[in-house]
Amino acid sequence: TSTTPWDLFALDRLVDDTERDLAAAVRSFVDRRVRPDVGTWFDEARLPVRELARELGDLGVMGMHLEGYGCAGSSATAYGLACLELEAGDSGLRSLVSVQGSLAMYAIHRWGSEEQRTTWLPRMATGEALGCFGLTEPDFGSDPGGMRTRARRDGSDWVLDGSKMWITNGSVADVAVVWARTDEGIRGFVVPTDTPGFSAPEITRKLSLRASVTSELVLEGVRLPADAMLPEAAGLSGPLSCLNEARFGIVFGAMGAARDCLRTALDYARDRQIFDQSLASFQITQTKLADMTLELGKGMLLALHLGRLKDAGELRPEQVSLGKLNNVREAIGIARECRTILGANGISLEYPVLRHANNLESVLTYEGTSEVHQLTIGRALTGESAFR
Ligand code: TGC
Ligand code: FAD
Repeated sequence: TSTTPWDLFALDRLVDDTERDLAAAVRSFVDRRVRPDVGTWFDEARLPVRELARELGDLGVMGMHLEGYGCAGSSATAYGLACLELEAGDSGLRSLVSVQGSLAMYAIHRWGSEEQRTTWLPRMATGEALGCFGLTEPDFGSDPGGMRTRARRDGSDWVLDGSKMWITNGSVADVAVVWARTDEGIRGFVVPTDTPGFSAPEITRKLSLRASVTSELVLEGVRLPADAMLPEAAGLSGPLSCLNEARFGIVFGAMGAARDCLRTALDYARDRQIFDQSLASFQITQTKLADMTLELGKGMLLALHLGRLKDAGELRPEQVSLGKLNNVREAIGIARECRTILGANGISLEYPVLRHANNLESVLTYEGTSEVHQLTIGRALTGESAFR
């Protein structure tokens, strides 16, 4: 007899029926629509973003934790579990949903005018319109406060110049939320991507997140009306508050990638015969499987705890850092260890393991690198900022 890591931790006891049903629906979508093709998409470095966006809209996961404007208004924990199931398919799929719901839609929902919300959110919730979120620049990733992209007034208009780098969904988006420096500090702008002066060349030759569109945003004299600015966001806390949302999804999502690796390695170890025995019967293999199960279970307990805190409105940014740092770090560790269990097959796209491991390299870096989260936790512990 055997049991799954999930059953061993009795994690099902910690989620309610609605959350369990939602997770099952997303899992079945991923199994049917993504799992059969994702290796090929990764190999060919493409993702059918438009088609998938409509289907993910029908599934109800685009901006699912937001209230109103066609969004489902689900709990934070339900949103986290959806991210987990999506990332069990591929981190690129979860990225698509994170950027749409937690970054672009959240920015408009939290900081936008009523008109901006009604113009964009219902179409983004169905997946008909796609958004991206431009914060990072070529020279300013971990330190976005140094950004050079500038928005200047010209009469009542705004004119934007600058560039953003590594922007998920940039070249397929209908709308870009772009953060820029103004005379009154950092402000956000809602930029329709067909505005003259806006272009978004795709970044190619990636070794990670290949089933995800990543782009540069180039802004050359992009002229926008006065009401393109997000009225309620002033200063760096505007974009950083959006990052809390997306980072929260990653706390769960990374455990999805890890679960998929561990499930694959467990099945493989049971089937593979080595020295006339099943690979699963050796003590070294069982030690690996036990240690990975511990980290997966602990990471899930942390994710669910943070989910409950968020649902109670009590989750602090440094607690999101704890979850993102731990769960992405452990997920990469699990993916690499599972790779060893698969031997040479571990390096093949016939199995999901090295694809997940490679994807997780991006996840370790985006939404705050692991070092940024260590320093954020350090600052919370000591009261001293070591960022500069
Ligand atoms: P600092 O002085 O700490 O803060 C400036 C202002 O922001 C406030 N704040 C926050 N507000 C909300 N949530 C947070 N997590 C916040 N952290 C800080 C802070 O209270 C302050 O407010 P105020 O009103 O006093 O002005 O700023 P700092 O310049 O020292 O930087 C702090 C640091 C390094 C933690 C921050 O810059 C940071 O988080 N850097 C990492 C940047 C990052 O994560 N970029 C991600 C880009 S988006 C992305 O990667 C998408 S990938 C998505 C996908 O494909 O899935
Ligand atoms: P840097 O900031 O240059 O960091 C380099 C190294 O220095 C890192 O190890 C870092 O941890 C370390 N470091 C930084 N500060 C310190 C310090 N104080 N002390 C010690 N070490 C330090 N951005 C967006 O805005 N929108 C997106 O949609 C988006 N999507 C992305 C998709 C992908 C696939 C990738 C890879 C990135 C994406 N990003 C996006 C960008 C991402 O957020 C940045 O790459 C990230 O914030 C790190 O910035 P950087 O790459 O410039 O690294």
